[in-house]
Amino acid sequence: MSTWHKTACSLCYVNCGIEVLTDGRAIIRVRGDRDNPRSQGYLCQKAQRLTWYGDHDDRLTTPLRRRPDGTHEAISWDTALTEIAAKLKAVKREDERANRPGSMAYVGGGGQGNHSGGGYGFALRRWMNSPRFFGALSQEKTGDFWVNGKMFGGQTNHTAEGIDECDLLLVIGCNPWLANGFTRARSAVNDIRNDPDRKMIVIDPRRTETADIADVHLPLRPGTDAYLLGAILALIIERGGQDADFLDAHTEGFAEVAATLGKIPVDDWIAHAEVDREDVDHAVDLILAANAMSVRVELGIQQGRNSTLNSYLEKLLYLITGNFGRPGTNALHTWLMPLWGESRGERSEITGFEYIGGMLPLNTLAEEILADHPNRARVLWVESSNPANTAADTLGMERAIRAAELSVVIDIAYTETAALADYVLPAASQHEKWEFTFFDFDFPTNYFHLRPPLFEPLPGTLVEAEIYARLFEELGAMPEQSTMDQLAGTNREDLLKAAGPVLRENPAIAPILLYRTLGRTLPDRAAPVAMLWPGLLALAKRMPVAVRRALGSSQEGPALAGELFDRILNSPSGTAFTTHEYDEVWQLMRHDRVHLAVPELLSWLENLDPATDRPDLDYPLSLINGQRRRHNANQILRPPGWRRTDPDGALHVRTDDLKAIGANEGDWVAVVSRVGRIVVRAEIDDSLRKGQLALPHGFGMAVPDGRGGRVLNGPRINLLTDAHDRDPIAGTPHHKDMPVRLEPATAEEAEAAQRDAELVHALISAGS
Ligand SMILES: Nc1nc2c(c(=O)[nH]1)N[C@H]1C(S)=C(S)[C@@H](COP(=O)(O)OP(=O)(O)OC[C@H]3O[C@@H](n4cnc5c(=O)[nH]c(N)nc54)[C@H](O)[C@@H]3O)O[C@H]1N2
Ligand SMILES: Nc1nc2c(c(=O)[nH]1)N[C@H]1C(S)=C(S)[C@@H](COP(=O)(O)OP(=O)(O)OC[C@H]3O[C@@H](n4cnc5c(=O)[nH]c(N)nc54)[C@H](O)[C@@H]3O)O[C@H]1N2
Ligand code: SF4
Ligand SMILES: [Mo]
Repeated sequence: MSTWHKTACSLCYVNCGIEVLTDGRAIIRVRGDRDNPRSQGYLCQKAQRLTWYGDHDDRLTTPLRRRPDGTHEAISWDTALTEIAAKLKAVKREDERANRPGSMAYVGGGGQGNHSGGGYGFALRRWMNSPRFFGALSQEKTGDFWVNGKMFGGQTNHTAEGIDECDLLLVIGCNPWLANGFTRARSAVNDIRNDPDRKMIVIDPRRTETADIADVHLPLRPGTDAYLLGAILALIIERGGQDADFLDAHTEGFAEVAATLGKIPVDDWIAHAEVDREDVDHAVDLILAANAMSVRVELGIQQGRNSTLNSYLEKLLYLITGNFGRPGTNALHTWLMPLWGESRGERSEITGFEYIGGMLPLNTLAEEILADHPNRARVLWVESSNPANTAADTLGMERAIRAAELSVVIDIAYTETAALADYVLPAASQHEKWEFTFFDFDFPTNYFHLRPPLFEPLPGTLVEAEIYARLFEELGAMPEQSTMDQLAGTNREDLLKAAGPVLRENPAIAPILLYRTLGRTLPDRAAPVAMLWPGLLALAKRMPVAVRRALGSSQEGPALAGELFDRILNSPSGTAFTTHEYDEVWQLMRHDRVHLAVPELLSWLENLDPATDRPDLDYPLSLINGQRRRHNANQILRPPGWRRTDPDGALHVRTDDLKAIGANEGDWVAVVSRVGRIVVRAEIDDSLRKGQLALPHGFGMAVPDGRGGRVLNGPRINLLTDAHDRDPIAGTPHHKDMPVRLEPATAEEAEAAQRDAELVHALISAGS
């Protein structure tokens, strides 16, 4: 029988609330959930295809072990966990004997829709005494976190936008029309377009779908954002556009910043960015006229040249003009539990890179494993991530996975990373367990959405919490059964106190302990949710007023946390967990005042020089390597059949740039970078800037070809990426501005690509 269920979409980190009609294990229809307080019924073009995430024949259904010849054999859960535990214990013992930091490298911990497993994975890394944590965030957002740490005092002082109420939206390096990135993105952008009193500026080299409906589009040369943003800031100050009252009340260091900005040769830098001075002046007019501006940024600057500096300049734009902490402006937001940590300048002994938000750059993972260094990483643990496709330098990453003394992948599908691992452990999908994310980025009210399962776990799979609990038991890390039974009988409010002695001895086991004790008391397989409990206690203690307001409660302390826990468990459309007054935004900030002057970044800005910033003549084109399109979704939807458009994951290229190599639309062409060459189908897109190309994110999987083998599903784009072409502070890659050249494909290359494409097209027609 078909039934409608409430859940959330996991195809991007916005996690819109949805209602789904299921039939067996399939999701056959999807509609927006109007009861979801954040997304209010909104859906984008991708959500209807959600069933392809968990409902396909490349799902894992048994643990796998690698044979000496590199193929995998099925083994039992007991065998897998016993063997993995024995190896982990041996490595831990050696680490302790050698008096070196734990040698586990942990990658992932959650994708766009799932963070429940990460808490348990974190426990294992802690048990292994290893600080090394890598993930998607450390190849996109760590520069932003670093700047937040300097300016606001905490690397978890992450910012939100006030898009629904702004009268000016400044979009820099992102394309919400296709990539969303904030709640109800298309509706919100349309609302601005339809209101003559509200304006939008887009800074993007391509005339994107978003730029097309903006009041001002600044189509800068790729990689020149720091110059353009520097010039805009200089013009704002030249015109006295700073908000003196705001600066006096809430910030320090403005004079230093103004002095540096005052030295910018505005016309030179605007010319270097190759935009019209008039358009820049118009943009500055709009910024100065705005009552409430929100700045929205993403990968175009975070994975662009001068990434960490861009993150600073973008923040200066709204801070200097006082567009912060008011309706319609940027602000800080709360956390149910912070998704990343706070680092204090610790560095990797191998690469020298700084830990930011508790993470090392994903770009350096292969170096951490392959280094000839006594403290190199020996164990590679990957959970809910596919670095063999999504990290820079695919070949280096593949070498590193093979070189690890132990590699384990926990995933729902047989990914390219899994294919190389010593052990592969099959997880229940996000629709087969209680699931949630910590992507809760709203202010003044912030929301959390816990989703009940739609289906039973696929036979052979386990929920991550159970995988880790069995592993910890195998490691001998858990207390006696009698102690656990006793704790399970303790009421929620007293549990952590009662478990105090055990946890003091071995703090790493906390999530597992809660899963096996408090978890037992939760209904309907909700045990994995128990690990939220310490976070809720901490939240209720830290900001009781905001939690009480959100809940309409008069409780305090553990009773307030308990009320929130029950509310979360019983709110299938999600629930508010904090509500603030706007001027309470300052309570969320770690510094007393915003530190506007960040010396490292001011000197970076001062040292920018258009003369040294010239293209490499061997690789004169700029590739957007990983564009978000109508139908891609990271590596989440693997089977080709889900896509309605773009069967080949085509290269987008302008007519003139394609003609320059004598090729035509539909031809196979080669994209060549300093480290790789891939062959792709060419498709005309004249909205690109001259000299700019684009390849899509979300392809390059090896999928079952229907004949017992596997076939490459579109471009494996990170074969082109140089892991060393990275930000000097955050180590993040420059995926949005990769130097490449274009060549006709050879006859053999074109033939091979055509063969693969035909197999993929057949799969699409067969709907698999
Ligand atoms: N459809 C779809 N949506 C997604 C995803 C997906 O896979 N597919 N993934 C999700 C994830 S994980 C993320 S992080 C977000 C990313 O979302 P976005 O950052 O919005 O998407 P991108 O397409 O990666 O790139 C953003 C824009 O940067 C522009 N750009 C390129 N070079 C430059 C430059 O030098 N300067 C400037 N200013 N702009 C430049 C590109 O033209 C592009 O419009 O999308 C999320 N949403
Ligand atoms: N060249 C280039 N590279 C890029 C980018 C780019 O623009 N260009 N974008 C980068 C960005 S912004 C991001 S966010 C990353 C994303 O790249 P990754 O961090 O690799 O994440 P996803 O692609 O989302 O893959 C998530 C994995 O989780 C698995 N999974 C799904 N649900 C579950 C579950 O419930 N449990 C478990 N254990 N596993 C599950 C999926 O099968 C999939 O293998 O890619 C990055 N890489
Ligand atoms: S915006 Fe993201 S979460 Fe919302 S429906 Fe689209 S893909 Fe799903
Ligand atoms: Mo991302």
